[in-house]
Amino acid sequence: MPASLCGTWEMISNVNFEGYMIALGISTYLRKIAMKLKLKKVIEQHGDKYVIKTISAFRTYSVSIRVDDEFEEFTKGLDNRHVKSLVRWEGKKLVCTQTGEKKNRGWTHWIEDGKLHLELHCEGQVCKQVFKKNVNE
Ligand code: VL7
Repeated sequence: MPASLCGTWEMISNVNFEGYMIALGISTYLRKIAMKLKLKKVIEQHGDKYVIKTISAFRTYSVSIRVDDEFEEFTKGLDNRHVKSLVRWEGKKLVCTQTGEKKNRGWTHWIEDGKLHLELHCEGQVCKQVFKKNVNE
C-alpha cells in the first residue's frame, strides 16, 4: 500500500488552475472567486472506501470512491456535469478518469516529500496543486 493520502491538507501551490477551469467552461465570474480560494483537502479512508473533500470558504465538494469500481459522479457546484469516474492505483499514484462530455478529464494524487500532490487535467490543460499536511487536524 503506497504512503497514505489520509489527513487534512492545506494548499501551498496552484499552477494553471485558471486554464483547467477555462477547459471546464467555468464562467469568468466564478473563476475570479475560485482563484482566490485557499483550498483544503480532507481525505479519509474507511475500509476500501475513500472520501475526498475539497473545502473552501466558498464551496465544498465531496466525493466517495471505491478503488476499481466505476461510479456516476455529479460535479455539483463545480462544472455541474455528469461523468463516469473510475479510480485505480497506478503504482504509487491514485488515478481517476472522468469520462463524459469533456475529453481527457481526470486527476492524479500522490505523496512526494511528505506532501500531497494533485494533477487535474481536462482537454489540453493541466493544473498542478501541492498541499502540505496540517498536523493540527
Ligand atoms: C475540485 C474546482 C473549478 C468551479 C467553485 C470553486 C470551488 C472548491 O476534482 C477535484 O478534486 C478531486 C481530487 O482531489 C476530488 O474531487 C478538484 C476542485 C476543482 C474546479 C470549478 C469553480 C467554482 C472549489 C470546491
